[in-house]
Amino acid sequence: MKTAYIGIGSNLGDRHQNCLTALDLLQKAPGCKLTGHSDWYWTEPVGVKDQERYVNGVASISTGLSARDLLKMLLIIEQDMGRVRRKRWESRLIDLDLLLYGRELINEKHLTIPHPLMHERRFVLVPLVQLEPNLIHPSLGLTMSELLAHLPEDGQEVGLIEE
Ligand code: A4P
Ligand code: MG
Repeated sequence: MKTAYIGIGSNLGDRHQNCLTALDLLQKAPGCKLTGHSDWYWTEPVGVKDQERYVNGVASISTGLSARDLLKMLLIIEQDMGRVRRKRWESRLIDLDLLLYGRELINEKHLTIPHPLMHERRFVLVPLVQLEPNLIHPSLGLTMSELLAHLPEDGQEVGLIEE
């Protein structure tokens, strides 16, 4: 069994509810056991500026699925929730990124693990630090807390959603 971390994000429609639905589908997915999740955060869009704020969070699962099968399952959940892919980084109902898969390093055409931008993104690291502050990034060798401490806040505002 592997522990995997999934980044969850939405910036279209009822963003918070979309994230909760994705978490629920993840919990019910065959071959996966949900072991934890962060709170949810409003986050400033990174990369593209003229977009709504995102809601982001992170979930941890324990799984016997291979990384490739896990990615396939995430794509199926995105499709079931009605995501239509047009161009990169456009607004989306739901985006599920496979951030980490155990301590494995994977570089394939359709799958890169750790997610290549995770260590530059407050919308990933803030929830991940909440969930697992001492988790070590397998290629950079720093904990999630250390990675977060290195990031500027400028242009990457992240705020807790009060429930
Ligand atoms: N792919 C490769 N590795 C992975 C992986 N580790 N996890 C491939 C998930 N997918 C991976 O992704 C394109 C392809 O990446 C997939 O088919 C898969 O084979 P996509 O989800 O279709 O496209 P995308 O999400 O538009 O692009 P990309 O490059 O995945 O962007 P990101 O990294 O997902 O970033 N700002 C805030 N505040 N919050 C956000 O959540 N998200 C993005 C998108 C930009 N800005 C954001 C946020
Ligand atoms: Mg993505």
